[in-house]
Amino acid sequence: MDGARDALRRASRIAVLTGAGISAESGIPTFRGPGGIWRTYKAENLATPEAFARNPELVWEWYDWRRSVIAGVEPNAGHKALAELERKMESKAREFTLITQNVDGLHTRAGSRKVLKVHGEIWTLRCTECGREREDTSPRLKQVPPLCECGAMERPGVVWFGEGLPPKVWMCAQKAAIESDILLVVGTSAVVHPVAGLAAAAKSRGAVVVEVNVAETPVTAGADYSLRGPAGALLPELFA
Ligand code: BV8
Ligand code: ZN
Repeated sequence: MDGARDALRRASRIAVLTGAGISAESGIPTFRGPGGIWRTYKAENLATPEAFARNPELVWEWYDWRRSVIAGVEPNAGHKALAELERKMESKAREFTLITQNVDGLHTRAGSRKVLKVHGEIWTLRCTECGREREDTSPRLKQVPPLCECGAMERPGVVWFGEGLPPKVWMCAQKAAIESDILLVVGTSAVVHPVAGLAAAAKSRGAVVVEVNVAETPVTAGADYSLRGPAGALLPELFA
């Protein structure tokens, strides 16, 4: 822990990549862990454009349920520690970028300001016809599937399997990772591409890679430091 903490203290450009693991201690099931949400559903059946075209009601029931679960939880100490670190870095005119695969919006609710949401956000609805986007944070949608003012059906504003990531956001995320002095990888199984490749990309450009996870992942072998434990406990310690 000391080595990682010193590297963080020395860094003038910090990038952080988070996954579902950072929201686990808030009570949101992860995708692939024990009891993970993918367990009950197959990712292919739900988080793809084909599934949505085939059965929009089923896909919307799943997202409506996930929205209600997320609406009922709070950001945890891990989210808050990252928001605190961003403020500290800003006060020292040092660069800090948070890249998240999570669509739950908990980093923003914890006070993080610069959040690159590379897989979109569950609270955003996008019209399948006119493309209009709106934020709807109601725990349960009044109507499922929701309809746009233009009358067409809306979809969740998230990135599904087989879909490209939002180009500008993804560009910024790649830039932040490869220009960072240190990349902190928190609570991700690092199996979903292209985001999973950020750690190796950062490392190849000389960044120190620090992983925080309760288990080993494909990032572990190449990490300079791999801290084993829950983000909610380790991050506050790491940034102390
Ligand atoms: C694309 C949004 C092309 C929706 C998600 C074969 C090889 C390589 C790639 C592929 C392949 N076949 C297909 C692909 C591409 C595919 C992919 O990578 N598939 C994988 C599964 C093999 N990728 C895509 O399709 C991507 N798009 O490639 O497009 C393209 C390009 C241009 C133009 C057109 C097309 C799009 C991927 C995005 C999919 N969307 N989510 C939604 O959420 O509903 S993915 C989903 O997985 C979430 O976003 C999630 O964040 C993401 C990654 O999962 P994790 O966050 O890592 O969560 P997970 O449960 O897996 O792990 C939790 C971790 O936390 C574990 O390590 C656990 O140990 C740890 N943990 C648990 N508790 C704690 C903890 N750690 C710390 N503290 C704790 N307390
Ligand atoms: Zn519309």
